[in-house]
Amino acid sequence: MERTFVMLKPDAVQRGLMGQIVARLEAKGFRPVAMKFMRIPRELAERHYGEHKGKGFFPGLISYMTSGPVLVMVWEGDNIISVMRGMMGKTNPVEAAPGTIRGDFAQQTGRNIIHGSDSPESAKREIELFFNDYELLSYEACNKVWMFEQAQTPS
Ligand code: IDP
Ligand code: MG
Repeated sequence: MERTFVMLKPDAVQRGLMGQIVARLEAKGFRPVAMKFMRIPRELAERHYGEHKGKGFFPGLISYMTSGPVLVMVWEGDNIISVMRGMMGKTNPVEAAPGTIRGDFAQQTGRNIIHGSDSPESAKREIELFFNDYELLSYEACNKVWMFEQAQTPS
């Protein structure tokens, strides 16, 4: 089972969209592994978005990401990294399809409400950046036989 790092950005929190977005992931059958409501220190925001350092939008991105609390999460599911990117929609909400999170709830790239890891390497790096091992919880999901063909059906 694959894991990904998801962050509801400060605008999602301020606009009261956390519940609706979490509800979409739950309804899909993805399983929460960790969640933390926090204010990101500037240094952590700069490390998280290190690949964009030097780009014109970087200073604005860092002030956006540190402007208020965010909800950082780890979720687990079948091929969740790419499926989650699809559920989020394109980076620019103008191009994000209706039915996606950015397509339904956002209008501009600089206020696109959600982050999700784009590869297994990014997921590992981002999970380690925001969470300690003991914050990642393992537990039995009661619905797994109804979600996964490989899990044994009760007889
Ligand atoms: P992603 O979030 O879909 O992976 P990236 O290209 O990795 O997209 O960019 C990271 C974040 O930086 C975006 O989600 C967005 O918040 C911000 N960003 C990217 N490009 C721009 C831009 O041209 N203007 C303003 N913000 C941008
Ligand atoms: Mg990215």
